[in-house]
Amino acid sequence: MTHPGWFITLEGIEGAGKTTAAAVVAQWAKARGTAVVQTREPGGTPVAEAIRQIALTAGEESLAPEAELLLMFAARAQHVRAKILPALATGATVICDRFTDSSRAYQGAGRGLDAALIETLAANVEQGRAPDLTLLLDLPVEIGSARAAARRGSAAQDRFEQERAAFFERVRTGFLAIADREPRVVVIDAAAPLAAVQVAIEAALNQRLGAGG
Ligand code: Z5A
Repeated sequence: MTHPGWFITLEGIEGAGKTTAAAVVAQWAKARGTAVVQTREPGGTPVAEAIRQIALTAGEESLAPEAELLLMFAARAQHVRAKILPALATGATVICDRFTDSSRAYQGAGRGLDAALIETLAANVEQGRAPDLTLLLDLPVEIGSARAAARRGSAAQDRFEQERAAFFERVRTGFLAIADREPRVVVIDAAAPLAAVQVAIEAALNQRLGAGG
């Protein structure tokens, strides 16, 4: 029997391998008979992608941390209503590259914004549909930054890529704290070779969402 579809999110610092992991999850879900919608945050709809441009583009005017937080949730509100919930309603599996845990880790742990405010926004914006499973791709900051720099080449850095290692250390710690308290989160060793990461992701999917087809 096919499953009605899952809401699966991928999280981690830059260069963790979320893009690569999304393909593994998509293949796993398709093999279990569900349609797959792959999407990302901030973004995923035309309006949310426009907000992404504002939130990520490094410009002359610095962005206030509170503005950054609200932009992330503005994009998410649009994404949840216009894309994620409709896709789940059709029975598709939604694979989302980043979701609310990124706001908890980057704006909460990284920027030091109020955790209670973030949870209030999350409760309103998520519409009661939290992810079924979150794969946290965890790796040391220096490895993630090196991978991201190698992939970026000579392209310009975005606002987050310009941050220092200490910021990403706080973000990584923030992600691991979420994993400690939220049973839906599985931590994957993303510093391992790609083949080992793939095996760990498939094991997590089988264990948490069922190996049956
Ligand atoms: N942000 C936020 O602050 N608050 C929010 O609420 C949300 C987001 C939703 C954009 O995210 C920024 O928005 C993000 C946080 C903020 N900024 N940061 N940092 P993004 O996801 O678009 O940007 P990103 O995290 O920088 O993406 P990324 O660097 O593309 O990371 P990735 O998708 O995890 O990595 P990848 O492209 O799959 O892999 C990177 C390279 O490493 C690539 O060449 C791979 O081939 C290689 N790779 C991957 N895995 C391996 C292994 N296992 N071994 C060797 N090489 C590997």
